[in-house]
Amino acid sequence: HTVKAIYPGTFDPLTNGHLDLIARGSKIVDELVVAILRNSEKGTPLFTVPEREEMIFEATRSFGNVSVTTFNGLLVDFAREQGAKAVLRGIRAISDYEYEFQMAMMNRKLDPELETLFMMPAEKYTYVSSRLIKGVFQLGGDVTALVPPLVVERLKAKVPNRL
Ligand code: COD
Repeated sequence: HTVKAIYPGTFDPLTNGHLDLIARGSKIVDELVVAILRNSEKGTPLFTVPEREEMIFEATRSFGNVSVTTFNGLLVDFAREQGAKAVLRGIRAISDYEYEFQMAMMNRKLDPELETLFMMPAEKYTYVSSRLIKGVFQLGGDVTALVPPLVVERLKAKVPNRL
C-alpha cells in the first residue's frame, strides 16, 4: 500500500529548515502534502496564504511526490479527508518537544488511526524559525543561507525599507 502524509504548518514563510524536513519526509513516504493552516492563531502573518502557497509550490516543484494545499479546522479531519495515515512534524530542539508531544497526543485522542512522525533537520537548520527569519530580515540581517531564494525575493518586496 502507499503511504500519504501531511506536513502541516503556518509556513510564514517557508525556511530551509522546513525544506530540509520536506526533503527527508518525501524520501520516506509515497506522497507528501504540505498543508498551510488558513485560520492560524499565531497573530497577523507577514505573508498571505496564497503568497505562502506559491513560495512552497516553487520550492518543492522538483520533488515528484510533494504537493501543497491549505486547510481549515481540525488537522485530523483534514488528514482523514485526504486519506493520509500520518502527520509529519519537525523537532529542532528539546523546546519543541513539549508542544509537539501535546499536539501528537491530542491528535491521537481525536483519531487513534493517525500517526505523527517526527524528523530532525540537518544540524545547520536547528536554530532556524520563521519568526527569527522575519525579525532578522526586518532589521537588515542577511538570511540568504536560511531560506529559499524566492523567499528572499518576496521578503525584499514585502519589507522594502529595511535598514
Ligand atoms: N527544522 C525542522 N523543522 C522545523 C524547522 C526547522 N528549522 N522549523 C520549523 N519546523 C517544523 C515545526 O517543528 C513544525 O513541525 C513544522 O516544521 C511547521 O512549522 P510551523 O511553525 O510553520 O507550524 P505550526 O507549529 O504553526 O503548525 C501548527 C499546526 C497548523 C499544525 C496546528 O496549529 C494545527 O494542526 N492546527 C489545526 C487545528 C487543530 O487540529 N488543532 C488541534 C491540534 S492538537
